Amino acid sequence: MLQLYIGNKNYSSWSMRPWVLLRQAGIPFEEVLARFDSFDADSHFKAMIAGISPTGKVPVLVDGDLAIWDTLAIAEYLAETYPEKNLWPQDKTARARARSVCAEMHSGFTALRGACPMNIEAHLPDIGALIWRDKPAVRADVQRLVDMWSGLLEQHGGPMLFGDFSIADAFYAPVCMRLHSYGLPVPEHIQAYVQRVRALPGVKAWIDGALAEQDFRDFEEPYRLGR
Ligand SMILES: N[C@@H](CCC(=O)N[C@@H](CS)C(=O)NCC(=O)O)C(=O)O
Repeated sequence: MLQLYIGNKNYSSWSMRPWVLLRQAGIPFEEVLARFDSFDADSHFKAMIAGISPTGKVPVLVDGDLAIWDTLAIAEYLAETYPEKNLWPQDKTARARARSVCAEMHSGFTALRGACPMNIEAHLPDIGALIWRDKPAVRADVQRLVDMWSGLLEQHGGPMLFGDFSIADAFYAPVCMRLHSYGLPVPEHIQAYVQRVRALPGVKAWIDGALAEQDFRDFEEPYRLGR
Protein backbone atom coordinates (compact mmCIF):
# COMPACT_ATOMS: atom_id res chain seq x y z
CA MET A 1 0.00 0.00 0.00
CA LEU A 2 1.12 3.56 -0.66
CA GLN A 3 2.53 5.39 2.34
CA LEU A 4 2.41 9.15 2.72
CA TYR A 5 4.78 10.76 5.21
CA ILE A 6 3.28 13.97 6.52
CA GLY A 7 3.89 16.59 9.20
CA ASN A 8 1.44 17.99 11.76
CA LYS A 9 -1.98 18.45 10.18
CA ASN A 10 -2.46 21.79 11.91
CA TYR A 11 0.64 23.29 10.34
CA SER A 12 1.92 21.32 7.37
CA SER A 13 0.43 22.95 4.31
CA TRP A 14 2.61 20.95 1.91
CA SER A 15 1.54 17.67 3.51
CA MET A 16 -2.09 18.66 3.26
CA ARG A 17 -2.05 18.80 -0.57
CA PRO A 18 -1.27 15.16 -1.44
CA TRP A 19 -3.18 13.86 1.60
CA VAL A 20 -6.35 15.67 0.47
CA LEU A 21 -5.74 14.54 -3.10
CA LEU A 22 -5.47 10.88 -2.08
CA ARG A 23 -8.48 11.02 0.26
CA GLN A 24 -10.66 12.96 -2.13
CA ALA A 25 -9.80 10.57 -4.99
CA GLY A 26 -10.47 7.52 -2.82
CA ILE A 27 -6.95 6.10 -3.29
CA PRO A 28 -6.02 3.87 -0.35
CA PHE A 29 -2.87 4.90 1.53
CA GLU A 30 -1.26 4.65 4.91
CA GLU A 31 -0.49 7.93 6.65
CA VAL A 32 2.83 8.13 8.49
CA LEU A 33 3.04 11.12 10.80
CA ALA A 34 6.46 12.65 11.35
CA ARG A 35 5.57 14.99 14.21
CA PHE A 36 7.16 18.39 14.14
CA ASP A 37 9.27 18.79 17.25
CA SER A 38 11.79 21.05 15.55
CA PHE A 39 13.53 21.14 12.19
CA ASP A 40 16.98 20.91 13.82
CA ALA A 41 19.34 18.25 12.48
CA ASP A 42 19.01 16.23 15.71
CA SER A 43 15.21 16.48 15.92
CA HIS A 44 12.85 13.51 16.12
CA PHE A 45 11.25 14.81 12.90
CA LYS A 46 14.51 14.67 10.94
CA ALA A 47 15.40 11.27 12.42
CA MET A 48 12.05 9.84 11.39
CA ILE A 49 12.34 10.85 7.75
CA ALA A 50 16.09 10.21 7.43
CA GLY A 51 16.66 7.68 4.67
CA ILE A 52 13.19 8.38 3.23
CA SER A 53 13.24 12.05 2.33
CA PRO A 54 16.43 13.24 0.60
CA THR A 55 15.45 16.84 1.29
CA GLY A 56 14.63 16.23 4.97
CA LYS A 57 11.13 17.58 4.29
CA VAL A 58 7.61 16.23 4.08
CA PRO A 59 5.50 15.17 2.27
CA VAL A 60 7.04 12.03 0.82
CA LEU A 61 5.04 9.36 -0.99
CA VAL A 62 6.46 5.84 -0.76
CA ASP A 63 5.40 3.22 -3.28
CA GLY A 64 7.39 0.05 -2.65
CA ASP A 65 11.06 0.89 -3.20
CA LEU A 66 10.25 4.27 -4.70
CA ALA A 67 10.15 7.45 -2.61
CA ILE A 68 8.74 10.55 -4.29
CA TRP A 69 9.32 13.86 -2.59
CA ASP A 70 7.90 17.26 -3.39
CA THR A 71 4.18 17.80 -3.84
CA LEU A 72 4.24 18.50 -7.56
CA ALA A 73 6.10 15.25 -8.29
CA ILE A 74 3.73 13.34 -5.99
CA ALA A 75 0.69 14.80 -7.76
CA GLU A 76 2.09 13.87 -11.18
CA TYR A 77 2.92 10.34 -10.02
CA LEU A 78 -0.59 9.83 -8.68
CA ALA A 79 -2.14 11.21 -11.88
CA GLU A 80 -0.06 8.77 -13.96
CA THR A 81 -0.68 5.81 -11.68
CA TYR A 82 -4.44 6.34 -11.43
CA PRO A 83 -5.47 7.75 -14.84
CA GLU A 84 -9.06 6.66 -14.22
CA LYS A 85 -9.29 9.13 -11.31
CA ASN A 86 -8.89 12.15 -13.64
CA LEU A 87 -6.81 14.02 -11.10
CA TRP A 88 -5.93 16.53 -13.81
CA PRO A 89 -8.67 17.96 -16.06
CA GLN A 90 -9.25 15.79 -19.13
CA ASP A 91 -9.13 18.64 -21.64
CA LYS A 92 -5.55 19.40 -22.71
CA THR A 93 -5.92 23.18 -22.52
CA ALA A 94 -7.53 23.01 -19.09
CA ARG A 95 -4.84 20.58 -17.99
CA ALA A 96 -2.11 22.99 -19.05
CA ARG A 97 -3.84 25.77 -17.10
CA ALA A 98 -4.24 23.53 -14.06
CA ARG A 99 -0.54 22.69 -14.18
CA SER A 100 0.26 26.40 -14.50
CA VAL A 101 -1.75 27.39 -11.44
CA CYS A 102 -0.25 24.53 -9.40
CA ALA A 103 3.27 25.56 -10.43
CA GLU A 104 2.40 29.15 -9.57
CA MET A 105 1.30 28.04 -6.10
CA HIS A 106 4.39 25.93 -5.70
CA SER A 107 6.81 28.76 -6.37
CA GLY A 108 4.75 31.82 -5.55
CA PHE A 109 2.50 33.58 -3.05
CA THR A 110 5.51 34.01 -0.81
CA ALA A 111 4.18 37.13 0.96
CA LEU A 112 0.91 35.39 1.88
CA ARG A 113 2.67 32.20 2.92
CA GLY A 114 5.25 34.09 4.98
CA ALA A 115 2.84 36.39 6.79
CA CYS A 116 0.00 33.89 7.24
CA PRO A 117 1.41 30.44 8.00
CA MET A 118 -1.22 27.71 8.01
CA ASN A 119 -2.64 27.16 11.48
CA ILE A 120 -6.00 25.45 11.12
CA GLU A 121 -6.87 25.47 14.81
CA ALA A 122 -6.20 29.19 15.20
CA HIS A 123 -8.71 32.01 14.83
CA LEU A 124 -6.63 35.08 13.91
CA PRO A 125 -8.85 37.72 12.29
CA ASP A 126 -7.29 40.55 14.36
CA ILE A 127 -3.82 39.56 13.19
CA GLY A 128 -5.22 39.20 9.68
CA ALA A 129 -6.59 42.78 9.80
CA LEU A 130 -3.15 44.14 10.77
CA ILE A 131 -1.44 42.11 8.06
CA TRP A 132 -4.00 43.38 5.55
CA ARG A 133 -3.39 46.98 6.64
CA ASP A 134 0.41 46.81 6.73
CA LYS A 135 1.47 44.39 4.00
CA PRO A 136 0.74 45.44 0.43
CA ALA A 137 2.51 42.33 -0.87
CA VAL A 138 -0.05 40.16 0.93
CA ARG A 139 -2.87 42.21 -0.56
CA ALA A 140 -1.28 41.72 -3.99
CA ASP A 141 -1.06 37.94 -3.48
CA VAL A 142 -4.71 37.79 -2.45
CA GLN A 143 -5.72 39.92 -5.43
CA ARG A 144 -3.91 37.50 -7.72
CA LEU A 145 -5.82 34.61 -6.10
CA VAL A 146 -9.12 36.44 -6.53
CA ASP A 147 -8.36 37.11 -10.20
CA MET A 148 -7.21 33.54 -10.85
CA TRP A 149 -10.07 31.81 -9.05
CA SER A 150 -12.71 34.17 -10.47
CA GLY A 151 -11.53 33.46 -14.02
CA LEU A 152 -11.38 29.70 -13.56
CA LEU A 153 -14.71 29.44 -11.74
CA GLU A 154 -16.40 31.51 -14.41
CA GLN A 155 -14.79 29.66 -17.29
CA HIS A 156 -15.42 26.14 -15.95
CA GLY A 157 -18.68 26.87 -14.15
CA GLY A 158 -17.52 25.60 -10.73
CA PRO A 159 -18.02 24.24 -8.20
CA MET A 160 -14.25 23.60 -8.19
CA LEU A 161 -11.60 25.53 -10.12
CA PHE A 162 -11.78 23.26 -13.17
CA GLY A 163 -15.36 22.06 -12.73
CA ASP A 164 -14.82 18.76 -10.92
CA PHE A 165 -12.28 18.43 -8.11
CA SER A 166 -8.71 18.29 -9.43
CA ILE A 167 -5.12 18.58 -8.25
CA ALA A 168 -5.52 22.36 -8.51
CA ASP A 169 -8.10 22.42 -5.70
CA ALA A 170 -5.85 20.24 -3.54
CA PHE A 171 -2.99 22.68 -4.17
CA TYR A 172 -5.08 25.67 -3.12
CA ALA A 173 -6.77 23.98 -0.13
CA PRO A 174 -4.13 25.28 2.34
CA VAL A 175 -4.64 28.79 0.95
CA CYS A 176 -8.35 28.41 1.70
CA MET A 177 -7.37 27.50 5.28
CA ARG A 178 -5.28 30.66 5.53
CA LEU A 179 -7.96 32.98 4.12
CA HIS A 180 -10.38 31.50 6.66
CA SER A 181 -8.11 31.58 9.75
CA TYR A 182 -6.87 35.12 9.16
CA GLY A 183 -10.23 36.43 7.93
CA LEU A 184 -8.65 38.10 4.90
CA PRO A 185 -11.27 40.05 2.95
CA VAL A 186 -12.28 38.42 -0.35
CA PRO A 187 -15.38 38.84 -2.51
CA GLU A 188 -18.42 36.72 -1.73
CA HIS A 189 -18.00 34.29 -4.63
CA ILE A 190 -14.41 33.61 -3.54
CA GLN A 191 -15.55 33.13 0.05
CA ALA A 192 -18.11 30.65 -1.29
CA TYR A 193 -15.35 28.70 -3.07
CA VAL A 194 -13.33 28.65 0.18
CA GLN A 195 -16.34 27.19 1.99
CA ARG A 196 -16.90 24.60 -0.75
CA VAL A 197 -13.28 23.49 -0.43
CA ARG A 198 -13.56 23.32 3.37
CA ALA A 199 -16.65 21.14 2.98
CA LEU A 200 -15.00 18.58 0.65
CA PRO A 201 -14.91 15.27 2.57
CA GLY A 202 -11.13 14.94 2.09
CA VAL A 203 -10.52 18.49 3.34
CA LYS A 204 -12.96 18.12 6.22
CA ALA A 205 -11.18 14.93 7.29
CA TRP A 206 -7.85 16.81 7.32
CA ILE A 207 -9.36 19.71 9.31
CA ASP A 208 -10.87 17.29 11.83
CA GLY A 209 -7.47 15.63 12.20
CA ALA A 210 -5.79 19.01 12.67
CA LEU A 211 -8.28 20.03 15.36
CA ALA A 212 -7.86 16.72 17.20
CA GLU A 213 -4.07 17.02 17.18
CA GLN A 214 -3.62 19.65 19.91
CA ASP A 215 0.14 19.45 19.36
CA PHE A 216 1.35 23.03 19.34
CA ARG A 217 4.82 24.22 18.41
CA ASP A 218 6.08 27.69 19.25
CA PHE A 219 8.22 27.82 16.09
CA GLU A 220 5.04 27.39 14.03
CA GLU A 221 3.12 29.94 16.12
CA PRO A 222 4.43 33.46 15.44
CA TYR A 223 1.18 34.93 16.72
CA ARG A 224 0.33 32.65 19.66
CA LEU A 225 3.55 31.99 21.56
CA GLY A 226 3.12 29.77 24.58
CA ARG A 227 0.48 27.44 23.14
N1 LIG B 1 8.78 22.03 -2.08
C1 LIG B 1 8.43 21.08 -1.04
C2 LIG B 1 8.25 21.83 0.27
C3 LIG B 1 8.12 20.88 1.45
C4 LIG B 1 8.24 21.59 2.78
O1 LIG B 1 8.77 22.74 2.88
N2 LIG B 1 7.78 20.91 3.84
C5 LIG B 1 7.92 21.43 5.21
C6 LIG B 1 6.69 21.08 6.02
S1 LIG B 1 5.23 21.87 5.42
C7 LIG B 1 9.08 20.73 5.87
O2 LIG B 1 9.19 19.53 5.83
N3 LIG B 1 9.97 21.51 6.51
C8 LIG B 1 11.11 20.97 7.20
C9 LIG B 1 12.33 21.86 7.12
O3 LIG B 1 12.21 22.97 6.54
O4 LIG B 1 13.37 21.45 7.58
C10 LIG B 1 7.16 20.35 -1.45
O5 LIG B 1 6.48 20.83 -2.35
O6 LIG B 1 6.87 19.26 -0.93
